[in-house]
Amino acid sequence: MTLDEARERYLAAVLEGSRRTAFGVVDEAFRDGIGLRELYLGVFQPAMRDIGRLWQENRITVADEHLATAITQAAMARLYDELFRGGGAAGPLLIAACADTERHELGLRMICDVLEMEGWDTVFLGATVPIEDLVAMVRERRPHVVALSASISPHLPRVRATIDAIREAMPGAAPLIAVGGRAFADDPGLAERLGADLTAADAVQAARLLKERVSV
Ligand code: B12
Repeated sequence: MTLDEARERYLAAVLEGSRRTAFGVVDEAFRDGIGLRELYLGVFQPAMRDIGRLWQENRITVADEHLATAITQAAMARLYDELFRGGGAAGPLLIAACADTERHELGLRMICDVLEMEGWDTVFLGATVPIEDLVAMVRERRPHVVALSASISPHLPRVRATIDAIREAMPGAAPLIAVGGRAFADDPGLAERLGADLTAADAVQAARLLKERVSV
């Protein structure tokens, strides 16, 4: 199976709402040598973006979108046997959270998974993490990196507030702060203007840039 075929067949399966067919496509692709990074960026990510476009065009319902998201989350989780096969990760620690009221969590999860593959130790908190609680965890665990995600622009002020709160709570000792997600896609200078140290367009680029910036 080629990557193009995998993408097409996976999208058809989630549109049909068949978890079984979707898992079958992923298993076959994996057997044919398509790795986790390719599955994430070449199959799941474009499929979810197509789902968003179809939803926006009123060609599918919110229920269809929820089903596609649930299937994709399950498909990712099934790959964890591969991902976490090695012992405990000894690499740099990263805490990942969706900024405060943000609910789009799949992209951030991909960042964590790709970094886990590269030996990082990641703590994925997912959607809607209250700022105060995130800051408390960051102070306690002292990660090398905090990764914040926002998909829609109304959440950008919450990203800024989170960054400010972390820097205020840990003067001179704040971790590297990375931000990203769809809300940053069209404005290369936005991350810096919000006070972040780094941004990236996708999970593979994020892993590469973080590796350059964090050496342990
Ligand atoms: C699934 C989905 C949802 C689900 C999310 C469920 C979940 N558990 O994640 C639910 C139903 C909750 C949802 C809700 C909403 N959604 Co929605 N959603 C989507 C959809 C279809 C897919 C998102 C996704 O998983 N994408 C795939 C991932 C892999 O891509 P990604 O997020 O971009 O992540 C990559 C990069 O951005 C980057 N990245 C991401 N985070 C980070 C962090 C760091 C630190 C770095 C470096 C990089 C990075 O790396 C990732 C991996 O490569 C998108 C369509 C789309 N184009 O994405 C719409 C979309 C984002 N949603 C949209 C909207 C409008 C909404 C709502 C406002 C709808 C409503 N009226 O309620 C709400 C807002 C909810 C909220 N408070 O956040 C619009 C946004 C339009 C806009 N103008 O910005 C979109 C684009 C759909 C559309 N075309 O209209 N949504």
